[in-house]
Amino acid sequence: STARKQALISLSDKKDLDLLGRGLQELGYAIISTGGTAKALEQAGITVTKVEEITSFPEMLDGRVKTLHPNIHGGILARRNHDQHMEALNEHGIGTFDIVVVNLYPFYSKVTSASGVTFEDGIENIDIGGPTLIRAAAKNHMDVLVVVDPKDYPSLLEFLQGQEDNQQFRRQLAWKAFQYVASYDSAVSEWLWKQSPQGKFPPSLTVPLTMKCTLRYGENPHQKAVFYDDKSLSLVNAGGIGIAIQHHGKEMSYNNYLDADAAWNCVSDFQRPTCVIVKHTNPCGVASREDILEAYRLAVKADPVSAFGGIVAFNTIIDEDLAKEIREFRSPTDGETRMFYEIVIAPNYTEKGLEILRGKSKNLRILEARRTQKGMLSLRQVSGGWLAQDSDDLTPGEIEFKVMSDRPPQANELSDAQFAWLCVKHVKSNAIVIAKNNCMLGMGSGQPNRLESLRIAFRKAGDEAKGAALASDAFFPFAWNDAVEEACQNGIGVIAEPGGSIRDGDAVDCCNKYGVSLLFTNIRHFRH
Ligand code: 93A
Repeated sequence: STARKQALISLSDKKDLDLLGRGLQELGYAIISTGGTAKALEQAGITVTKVEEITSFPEMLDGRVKTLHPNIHGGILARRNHDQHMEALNEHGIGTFDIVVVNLYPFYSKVTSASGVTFEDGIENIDIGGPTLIRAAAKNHMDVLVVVDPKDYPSLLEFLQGQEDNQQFRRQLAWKAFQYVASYDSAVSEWLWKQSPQGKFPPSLTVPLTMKCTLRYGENPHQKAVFYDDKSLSLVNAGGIGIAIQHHGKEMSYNNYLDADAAWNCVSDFQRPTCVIVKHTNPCGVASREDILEAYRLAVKADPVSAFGGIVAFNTIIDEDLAKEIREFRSPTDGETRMFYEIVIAPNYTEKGLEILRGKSKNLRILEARRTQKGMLSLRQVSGGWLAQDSDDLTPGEIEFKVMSDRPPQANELSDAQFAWLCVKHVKSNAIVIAKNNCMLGMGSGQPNRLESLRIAFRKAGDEAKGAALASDAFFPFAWNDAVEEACQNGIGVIAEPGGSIRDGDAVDCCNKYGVSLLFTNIRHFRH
């Protein structure tokens, strides 16, 4: 055993290694390292002993066995206040380790790399010795400091320079260490699950969450909040708001994340160039046009009052022209006030486009996001547990719009119905959307009864509702003197709803009486 204090360092990510090595050396620590780490330390002019000298074994099996040895793990795991433990170390000439600094093979970035990896490569990137070191040190954290994050090097060095020991600090490092290994193993497990014939869900839900940032506050200022980013493979490959790049603007707030997510998921659902404006998680403007500038103007016009202060999402690049339009466009309510937004989201920007938007306001958050992929797991919390489901991502092409009325829809009515149906999916229940010519004219959301949502949608659509399509997220329980008849009397051209009510016959009769076309989708889209 040695009198000198010892630090074991084994790192794949060698960021700030020189800072750490030099700091420990100055504090009198003997440094023991695995091959690559030892080499890097030497290059930085730091004295280091190779693990092989401690184990009297070469690194074996292409590095699969480097640190898995009693001379290493005995020195980490021995309880310092336990006489027999310390006698055993003495007997075998094993020195204790006071510090273990490890980060793992970059499994996660390897298997998610754009070029991809072979199965064999993936397997080789599963770190075994590293997690074993970390877990051993974290278990014995009362005597061993365990560090897994280069960001913690300065506080480690500061701690070592201090006079007093602090179990709180040790425990914090140990907590973080186990979290790190757990998240690593979750990623390995999910990757393996993806390599095998699979069901819809992972066998058990492993969600490797890491805290990305603390937010200023939650939904309201008296609620504390943080954002966790989900390092699980499926979600990272899934695109979406959680991994969007923020180019400009004030930091994202809790509600910003929710609203941006709603806007981005909605706009990602459209194939044609589309603009979606969201307020409080509901789309209040949606329009598809070959000319994206026109789509933008129409999306604002749908409900300019709600759009003000909303989140604007595009599924196309934002170039100079579009950026100017976003910057300059004046509210149709008074033709004067420039529109104000919390967030603009797009899959990409031209340099000029970005520059113009930056100039709109210093607060405007500008996000670049990748299209939200289909087939993802949607997770929500309730008190005492979690709910998991497939995301609701059927496309109009996958659905039959079955004609129930005597009058079949004209081609434009069918496409209006399909557009309205894509919108209504994204509106909170009870949801009604009125649309025409690839543009949402009005929507009613979140009302506890369907008739109220319908009335709100018609009020917003105004005269334009004549001949338009109406989509409902669920069936109409009543038709006569109720929602269906009111829609017919308001001059709607076509209604799309799931069907399935015991009074479906009434809805058909009512539409026939008014000459309205009625389509059943057989698919419901509650959004609670
Ligand atoms: O192949 S391993 O699973 N077997 C081991 O015994 C072992 N010990 C440390 N991987 C092992 N490590 C890992 O090597 C560490 O987790 C670290 O990421 C990496 C550092 O290797 P090098 O110092 O050679 O670059």
